[in-house]
Amino acid sequence: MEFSSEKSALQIARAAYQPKLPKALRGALKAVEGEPTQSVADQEEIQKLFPNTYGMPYIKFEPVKGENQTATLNVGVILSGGQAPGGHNVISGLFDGLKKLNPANKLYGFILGPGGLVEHNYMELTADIIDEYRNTGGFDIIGSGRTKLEKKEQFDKGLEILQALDIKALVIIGGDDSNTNACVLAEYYKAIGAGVQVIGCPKTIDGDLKNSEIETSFGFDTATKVYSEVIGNIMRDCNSAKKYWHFIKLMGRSASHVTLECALQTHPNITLIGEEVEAKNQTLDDIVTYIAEAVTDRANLGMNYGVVLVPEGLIEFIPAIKKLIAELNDMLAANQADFELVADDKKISYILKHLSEENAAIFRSLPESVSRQLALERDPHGNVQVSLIETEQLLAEMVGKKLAEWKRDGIYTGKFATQHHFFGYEGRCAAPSNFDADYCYSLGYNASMLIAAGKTGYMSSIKNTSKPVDEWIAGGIPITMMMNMEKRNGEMKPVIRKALVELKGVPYKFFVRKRTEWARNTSFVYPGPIQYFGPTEVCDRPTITLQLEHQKDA
Ligand code: FBP
Repeated sequence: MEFSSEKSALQIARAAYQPKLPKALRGALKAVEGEPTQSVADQEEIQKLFPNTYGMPYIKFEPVKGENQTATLNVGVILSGGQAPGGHNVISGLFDGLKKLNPANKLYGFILGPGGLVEHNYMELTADIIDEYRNTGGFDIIGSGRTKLEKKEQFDKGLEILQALDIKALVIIGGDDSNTNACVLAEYYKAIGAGVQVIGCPKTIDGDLKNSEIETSFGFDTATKVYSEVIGNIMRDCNSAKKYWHFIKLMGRSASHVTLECALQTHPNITLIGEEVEAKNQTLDDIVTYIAEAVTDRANLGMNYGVVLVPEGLIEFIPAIKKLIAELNDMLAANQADFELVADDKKISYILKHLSEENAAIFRSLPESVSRQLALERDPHGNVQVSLIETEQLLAEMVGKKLAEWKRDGIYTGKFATQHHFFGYEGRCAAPSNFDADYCYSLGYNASMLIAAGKTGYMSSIKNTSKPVDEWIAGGIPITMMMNMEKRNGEMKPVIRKALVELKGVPYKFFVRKRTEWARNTSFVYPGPIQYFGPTEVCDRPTITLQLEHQKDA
């Protein structure tokens, strides 16, 4: 056996993995048009804003005899936003698809996200480079960034380099915000007759970019499997020493899909779902009481240990805090120039002076770590940076205080020692699971076929993904179809509607049926690490969310 110090044994074995493609993408194909589409809401406004790309039909690819060939074509690709496992496979699928269409086709990568397009920072992605990155995690092939593409000057500056490189199509691999920008760019380039097509690919570990045509965003499968592995390890530790309550915060920005999937995989004692907190109009104190009661119940059964899963966006779902954030966003957008000049130690008092009385009172009542974070800068898309709020620690402390009060009142007699964890970055760059490796490769390959079919303003769509790859359905969905109007930075904007956890959906209902049993008993499940080689039921299993969503009655 040869020893290599440059690469791990798994990296070497994994480089040889040939991702599977759905039947429709394996040979020549034709694009079959379906019904014209409508946006999910605010149809009139969206149509007005996207006169050239609104209402386009669904596309489905069907196999035909013969070959698909194009005249020489140069294509650009951008990785946008947070890393998600499988990005390299989208690019390698896109590369292979383009080369199959015409070996002279070229692929250029823009460096460090959308900023690379505006700053003319790019590289040609050759076969040697692509081969180095097949089936690997990360976005390091060209890097990623969060520059928001929204201004005409940026689009025009981007067009200069696209024209200089004779690029006829641009693929933007990103989440809901980046694909919203892809759609705006597609519309603009079409309106001015720039001759550049724009195609999106659904990326994000958060799992919140999905709808009837996009069943899951890539990276969700791998990231939730990585988190579930470590949650399972913590559960074993917890069940061995029986002395700690572990508070685990999980990434996922606003939506609680990651937390729900990890709960379905591991059966923790307590799982908080942000969307439920909002629907029940709960306060921070309601949440703390709910956890303290479950801790007390287990203590009464002699179990002073357990595991709590907390979605990172929880804070934003508490209705009173949501209202506060909305006013903060409007106020900060309206006073941006002023606010930037305020010294850091005066920012909180500036905010308090400019908020309504009701929201100022809520702001004052928050623990300082939370209010400070809410007052700080947003990301370029105007989002509160929830990953920086230490909710897991905050909840553990507040539950501790409540239990101490209950102890004094004789309601609680147990012991409460805690550990905190935050899992997010650990899962975003893992080597893609077989599901993500195949799904991403198919999304990229499919994007090249949408380009060959002359489409723009479409998102690459691979459906029927709870079934074996052979049965996956390939096609495209107009991005305008996913849009509605929402307030961003104080203004109404067309954006892709974020998919939150559906409280009427099968995965959530399944969890609700089980959670009382998981709270009182120790029903932990230990999923173990992702397996790349071995029996298909271990290696190729999609997420439980996807399986339940496609099962009629769970
Ligand atoms: P995307 O929406 O860009 O895919 O981001 C995913 C995410 O990992 C969120 O879960 C998290 O809140 C955020 O990125 C963290 O941002 P950053 O990468 O800038 O630290």
